[in-house]
Amino acid sequence: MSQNNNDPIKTICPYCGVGCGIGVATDDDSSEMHFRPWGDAPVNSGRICIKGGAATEVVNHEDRLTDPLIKENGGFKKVSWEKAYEYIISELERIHEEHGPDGMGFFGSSKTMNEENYLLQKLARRYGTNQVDNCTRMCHASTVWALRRSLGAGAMTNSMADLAEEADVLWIHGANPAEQHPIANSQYFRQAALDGATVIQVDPHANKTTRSFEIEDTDRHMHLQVEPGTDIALLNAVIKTILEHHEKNPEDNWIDEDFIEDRTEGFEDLKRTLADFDREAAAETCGIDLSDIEEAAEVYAQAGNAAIFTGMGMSQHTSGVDNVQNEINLALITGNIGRPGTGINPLRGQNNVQGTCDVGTMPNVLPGYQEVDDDEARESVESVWGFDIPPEPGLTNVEISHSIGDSVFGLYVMGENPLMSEPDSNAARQRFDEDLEFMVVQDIFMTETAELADVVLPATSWAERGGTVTNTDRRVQLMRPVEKVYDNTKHDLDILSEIGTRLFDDGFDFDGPEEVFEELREVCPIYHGMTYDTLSEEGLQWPCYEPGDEGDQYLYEKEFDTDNGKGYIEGVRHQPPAETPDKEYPLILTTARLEEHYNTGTMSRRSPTLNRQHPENFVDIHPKDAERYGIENGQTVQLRSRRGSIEVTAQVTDAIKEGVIWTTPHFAASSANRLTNDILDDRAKIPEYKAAAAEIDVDIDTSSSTETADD
Ligand SMILES: Nc1nc2c(c(=O)[nH]1)N[C@H]1C(S)=C(S)[C@@H](COP(=O)(O)OP(=O)(O)OC[C@H]3O[C@@H](n4cnc5c(=O)[nH]c(N)nc54)[C@H](O)[C@@H]3O)O[C@H]1N2
Ligand SMILES: Nc1nc2c(c(=O)[nH]1)N[C@H]1C(S)=C(S)[C@@H](COP(=O)(O)OP(=O)(O)OC[C@H]3O[C@@H](n4cnc5c(=O)[nH]c(N)nc54)[C@H](O)[C@@H]3O)O[C@H]1N2
Ligand code: SF4
Ligand SMILES: [Mo]
Repeated sequence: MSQNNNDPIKTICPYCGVGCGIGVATDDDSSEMHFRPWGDAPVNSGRICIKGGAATEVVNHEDRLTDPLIKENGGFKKVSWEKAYEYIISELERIHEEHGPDGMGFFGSSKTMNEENYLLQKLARRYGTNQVDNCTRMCHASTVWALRRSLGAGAMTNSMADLAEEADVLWIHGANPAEQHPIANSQYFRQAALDGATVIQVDPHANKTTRSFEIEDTDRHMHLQVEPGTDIALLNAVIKTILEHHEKNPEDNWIDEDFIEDRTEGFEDLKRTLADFDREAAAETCGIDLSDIEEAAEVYAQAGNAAIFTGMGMSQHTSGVDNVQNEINLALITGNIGRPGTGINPLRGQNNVQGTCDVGTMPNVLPGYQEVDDDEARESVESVWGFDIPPEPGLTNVEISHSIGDSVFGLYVMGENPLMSEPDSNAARQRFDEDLEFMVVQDIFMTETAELADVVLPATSWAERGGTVTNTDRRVQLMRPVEKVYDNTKHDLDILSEIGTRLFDDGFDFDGPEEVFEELREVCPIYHGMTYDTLSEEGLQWPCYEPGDEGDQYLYEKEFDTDNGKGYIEGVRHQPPAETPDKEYPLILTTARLEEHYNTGTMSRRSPTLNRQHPENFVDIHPKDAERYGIENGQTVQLRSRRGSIEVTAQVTDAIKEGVIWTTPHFAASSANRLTNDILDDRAKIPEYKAAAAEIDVDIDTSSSTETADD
C-alpha cells in the first residue's frame, strides 16, 4: 500500500498512554515516513507533543532489526525464519519436557497491540503456564490491585474530557503529566486550571508540571514537596484534618455522610486506624509544614468535584497498594467518585498498557480481568479455546526473573527490555547471562536484553501494522498500517501465530488482527460489544458489554463493581521504604522520567529529535547537599548504592528536596536501575523504584571509566 503526502494514514502515537491520533504519510521519493496532523483525532484534536511528532524517526531507523538471528559462538548469525522457528519450537519442547510448563516465562508488550498480547497469553496458557506478564507489573500493578479490590476495575474511573470540564480540584500525586502525558496535561488539565480549577501537586521534585500550573495572577497551585516514600503519612494527615474538622463543623460537609453510608464499607476501620494519629509527627515525617497539609485538605474537601491523579511516585513502592488505597479512602469519604470531574485516575504509561492488561497478559487473570483461579471464569474461556487452562496464578515478571536458574529456565520476551527496566539490573544481568538456558527476544531493535538472547526475531514497528490499542481512559482505538519498511521483518501477530500453529494443531491460525479481535470479544466481556467497524471512528471506552453499547466516560455512577457493590475503605499506616538512609548510604535516591526520553531508551535514544535534548544521564542534587559534598554544577560524580554504581553529571538545583537525589532509567551504562532495590510490594509485586539508600562519591577517576559512555 503506497501513500503520498496528501493522503496520510490515521493511526495512534506509539509512545504514551494518552492515545493521541496522528497521521503518517510516506514520502514518494525516499519512502520515508513522516508525521502529519490528524486534526479531529478523538483524544487530542490534532495536537501532539515532541514524541508524537518524532515517532516516525524510529520506523525508518538504520538500526532496525531486519532478519532473524541465532546466537553462535558468542555472536549472532542471520538465519531464515524457518530455521529460527525450528530452533524455538525444539527449545520450547525441550524445556516443557525437562522442567515442565512453568519452566518458561512469557513477557507480553505494552508496545504491541491487543490482538498480539491476546495471542501471547493464549500461547503461554496453551503451553500450560500462567507465567505471562507485562510491564504493568513495574508500573501501575499496585494501583490496579487497589482499584480492583476496592472499587472494581483496574483503570481510570474518569476520562480526560470530563475531568477537564468538571473538576474544581486536580490532586496530582506522584505524577508528572506535563512531561509524561503532555497532551493530557496541556489540552485537559491545564485548561481546567485556566478555567479556575485549583491544582495540588505532591512530588519531591519540582518539574514542568509544577511550572505549567504557575498561572499568572492566581494562587490556585500548591506544590507539596514530600519526602519520597512518606505519602501515606501525608494522606493520613489530610484525612485526619478532614475528620477532625467534620466533627466540629458537620454543617461544612467536608465528609459526605450519605455517600459513606450508602455506598461504602470500612469507614469505622479508617477512623480506628487514625484515632491516635499524630498529625504533627506525620508532617515531620513527610517534610511538609502541617499548615500546608491543612490547606490542601481544606481545598480538596470543599471542592464540588475533586479528582485525584496518581502516578509512579505512588505506585512504585513496597507500600504501593496502601498508597493508592489511601487515595481511595480520601475520595470515598468525601464522595468524590462516580461523577464527572472526580475519581481516582492512574495515568497509564505505555500506549497499550491498559489493553495489554485488559486482554489477560497477566499471571492471575484471563481476558477481561476474569480470575484464573475462578472455576467458572476459566471454564467459560476454556469453552472457546478448547483446552484446559492451568488453575493456579503464575509468577509475575520480576518474580520470573528472580526465579531464573531455580524454577525458570526459558524466557519468551516480546517487546520488553527487562535487563534495563528491572530493578537491580546488575544482578538481573548475571541471572540472565549465567542461568537462563534459552531466551527469545522479539523486538524492533537490538536491545540490552536481546544481546543476551539465543534467538532474536525482527518485528515490524507500530506504523507498519494494524490492530487495536487501549489508552489511559479505556478508549480502544484502531491503529492502521502505513507500509512495511524491511521486507524480512514480520508482524508480532504473525510470528506468534506461526509458533502457536507449529506447537499446537489449532487455535493460532488467524487471518489478520480483526479475526483475532473477534475471538477476543468472545472471551473478554468488557470488549464484547466492540467490533472493528464500531471502533473505526472514535474508538469506544470500555466497558462495552453488548453490541450497541456506547461505552462509559466515567465509572461507578450508581454502584461499585465489587461483590456487594460498595466501595472499600481501609485504614493504612505509614511504612517506610525497605531501605532508608543510614551512615553508609545517607541519601534517598528516587528515579523518574524525562519528557524527551522513553523508558529504557531503545526508541528515544535512537530518535535524533528526542535524544538531542538529553544525550546523557544526570542527577539532580540540592544545593545544600552539593555544598556538603563539595560538588559543582556540571561535575561528574559517582552514585553508589548497595547494588552498584553509575557515573553521571551533577545538576545542582533546588528543584529537588534536600537529602534526595533524582535520576533516570533511560540510559544503558548509567541507568538508575544499576542502583535500585529489587524488593517488591508483597501483594502487587511491584518493585520499589522510587526509594533506595545511596551515596555520592566525588573523587572519581573519570579517565579510565567505561561506565559513562552510553549507547
Ligand atoms: N516522556 C515520557 N513519557 C512517558 C514515559 C517516559 O519514559 N517518557 N513512560 C510512560 C510510562 S511507562 C509511564 S508508567 C508513565 C509514568 O508517568 P509518571 O507517573 O509521571 O512517572 P515518573 O516520571 O516515573 O514519576 C512521577 C513523579 O513521581 C515523583 N516521585 C518520586 N518519588 C516519589 C514519592 O515517593 N512520592 C511522590 N509523591 N512522588 C514521587 C517523581 O519526582 C516524578 O515527578 O509515563 C509514560 N510516559
Ligand atoms: N528506575 C526505574 N525503572 C523503571 C521505572 C522507573 O520509574 N524507574 N519505570 C518502570 C515502568 S513504569 C515501566 S512501564 C517499565 C518499562 O519497561 P520495558 O517495557 O522493559 O521498557 P521499554 O523501553 O518500554 O521496552 C519496550 C520494548 O519494546 C520494543 N518495541 C517497540 N515497538 C515494538 C513492536 O511493535 N514490537 C515489538 N516486538 N517490540 C517493540 C522497544 O524497542 C523496547 O525494547 O520500566 C520500569 N522501570
Ligand atoms: S501525549 Fe503521549 S500519545 Fe500524545 S503525542 Fe505525546 S507521547 Fe504521543
Ligand atoms: Mo510504565
